[in-house]
Amino acid sequence: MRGPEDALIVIDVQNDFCPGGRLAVTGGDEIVGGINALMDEFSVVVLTQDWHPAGHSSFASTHGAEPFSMTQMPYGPQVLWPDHCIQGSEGAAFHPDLRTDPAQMIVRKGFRSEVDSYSAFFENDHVTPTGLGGYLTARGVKRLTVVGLALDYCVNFSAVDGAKLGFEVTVQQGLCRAIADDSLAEAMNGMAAAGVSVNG
Ligand code: VGL
Ligand code: ZN
Repeated sequence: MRGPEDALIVIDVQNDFCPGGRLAVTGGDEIVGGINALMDEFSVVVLTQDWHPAGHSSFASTHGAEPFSMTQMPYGPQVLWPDHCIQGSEGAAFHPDLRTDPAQMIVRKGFRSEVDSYSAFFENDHVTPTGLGGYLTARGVKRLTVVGLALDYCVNFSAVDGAKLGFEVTVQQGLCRAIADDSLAEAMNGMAAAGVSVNG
């Protein structure tokens, strides 16, 4: 068991990111058992949930565009996704086997129509906080272990922002899955540059 300065951050292990979901990540469901087991090693456990209103600005359908095409938002370039993780839908629910009882905090993100939120700490404008940084600091947390979906997007942005906020961040890669190879390569470079440790 790790101490009160270590937190496990479980990113977006939701039905829509698992096989059969609307933005399915290959093997997304394979990590659930390992994450469940890892929860027993941490006294601070946080889950995040992608939580979009219908018609969210990150949805391709909102723009009449093709899923996985790019658009320009006021805060920068943005990938347009298939509709996913709509508030209250089955797709937005946690994978049914994910343990949620050990979590003391569940952070919902991406709930503002006009801005996406990959990171558990800041929305994609990189300035609007979710409050998680303050929560962890108030609890005396210094080190984060980050796992979940997807490694190239929400895990990556959460890990990098965590490091920027001064936490010592480790991503456990075996308990993550990625959407695509090219974005994964870029994410690995970005995490290394930010001082994030990536472990098997
Ligand atoms: C995510 C794309 C869109 C993620 C969320 O959880 O990695 N990716 N929304
Ligand atoms: Zn999303």
